[in-house]
Amino acid sequence: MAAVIAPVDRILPTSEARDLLALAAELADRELATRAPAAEASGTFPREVFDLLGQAGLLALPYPEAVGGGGQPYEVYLQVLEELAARWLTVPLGISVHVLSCFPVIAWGSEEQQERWLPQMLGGTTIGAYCLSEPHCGSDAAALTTRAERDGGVYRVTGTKAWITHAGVADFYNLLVRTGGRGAQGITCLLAPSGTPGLSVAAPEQKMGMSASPTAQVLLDGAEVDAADRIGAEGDGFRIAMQALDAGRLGIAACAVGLARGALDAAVAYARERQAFGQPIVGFQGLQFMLADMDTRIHAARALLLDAARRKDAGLPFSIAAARAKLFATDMAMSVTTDAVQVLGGAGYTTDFPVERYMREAKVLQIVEGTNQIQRVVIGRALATG
Ligand code: COS
Repeated sequence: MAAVIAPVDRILPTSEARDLLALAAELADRELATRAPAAEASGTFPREVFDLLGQAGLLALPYPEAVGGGGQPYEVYLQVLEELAARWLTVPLGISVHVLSCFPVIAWGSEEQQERWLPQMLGGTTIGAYCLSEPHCGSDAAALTTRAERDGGVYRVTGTKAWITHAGVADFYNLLVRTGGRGAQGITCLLAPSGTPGLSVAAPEQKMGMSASPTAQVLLDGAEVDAADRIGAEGDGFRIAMQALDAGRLGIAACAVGLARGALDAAVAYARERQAFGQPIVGFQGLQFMLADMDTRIHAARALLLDAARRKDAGLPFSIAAARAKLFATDMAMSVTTDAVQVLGGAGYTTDFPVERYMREAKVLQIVEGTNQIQRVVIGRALATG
C-alpha cells in the first residue's frame, strides 16, 4: 500500500522552482509510489523510471544549462530529491549517485572531455556509477589499492571496487585508482564506459533493503581505459573524490528527509484510522507527542540541509555543513522510520504497510557516502583544528 504524501509548504526561490517541485510530486505519485512495492519485492531495477525522469530533465538538475544540465540551485535540486524519496528511495538515491558520478567531469574535466562526455551524461538517457570503496577499505578511502599502469595511450587497471550502486546497469564508471605511491597523493580519477574490455561486474549483493537498486563489486582485470579519459592530473583523484562526496552527502541527506516524511505520513494516516479504547489512537497524547517529535525532527533536518545547500549555491565552503546535514538527517530518518513502525504496532511489522521497508531502507543512509562516524570525524576534526 502506497502512503499518501502530504504537500510541504516550502519557501522556494523562483516560480520555476515551484513548478518543478509540483511536477516532481506529481510524477512521483504517478510513477514511483505505484511501482515501488513490487519492484522492491522482486528486486527489479526501474530503468524505465530513470528514462522517464531523464526525459523530464530530472537527472541533471544542479548542473549548468550551458552544458546540458537543468541550471537549478542545489537548494531546489535537493527538494526535488526529497519529493521523490517520500515515495520511493531507490530512485532519488540513484539520481544522487548519477549526479555524483557526473561531478568529476563537470568540475575537473578539460573542455574537450566536457564536450565529449557531458551530452551523454546529462542528456537523461545514461546513468553513472562512482567507484571509490574496495573490499578492504571504505571509510579509509585513501588506502585504496586498485592499480592503474600507464601503457602508451591507455591505463591498464587491476583491482576490485566494492559496494558500487548501479554496478551492471550503469553506462559509465568513475574509477578512483592508484597510479602513484601510498596515501591520498597517489590516487587518480579515470572514467570508463560500460563496455570497457576487462571491466565486469560480480553478482549483486543480497541486502536488507533497497533490493531494486543493484549494488555489486566491479571487477577490473587489466581493464583498458583510454588515457584521454583521465580526469584531472595523476594524483588529483582523492581531492576530486572528496569534493564529489561533499555534494553527494547533501543528496543522501535529502533522501533521508523524504524517506522520513513518507514514514510520518503513513503513521499519521494509520493513527487517524486505528481505533483503540473507543477512539482513534491519534487522539492519545502519548501518540501525538511521538508524531510531533517525528515532524519536528524532519523539519530540523530539512533546515540543516537547506543551510548547507545555500552555502554551496553561494559559492561558500560547505564540507562541514554537508557532513552535519548527512549525519543529522540520516540518524533522524532511522529514528523516525523506527517510530513509524511503532505507531502501526503489529501492522507496522508486516509487509501489508510500507513502514517496515522504510525502516530497512533508512539503515543504509547511515552507511553510504561516508558512515555517520566519518561525518563526525569531518566535523570533529574541524572543531579540533579550528
Ligand atoms: N575537499 C577537498 N579536498 C579534501 C577534502 C574535501 N572535502 N577532504 C580532504 N581533502 C584533501 C585534504 O586537503 C588533503 O590534501 P593535501 O594532502 O593536499 O593536504 C587530502 O585530501 C587528504 O586528506 P586527509 O588527510 O583528511 O585524508 P584522510 O585519509 O585522513 O581521510 C576522510 C579523510 C576520513 C574524511 C576521508 O577518507 C573520507 O571521507 N572517508 C569516507 C569515504 C567515503 O565517504 N566513502 C563512501 C564510499 S563512496 S559512496
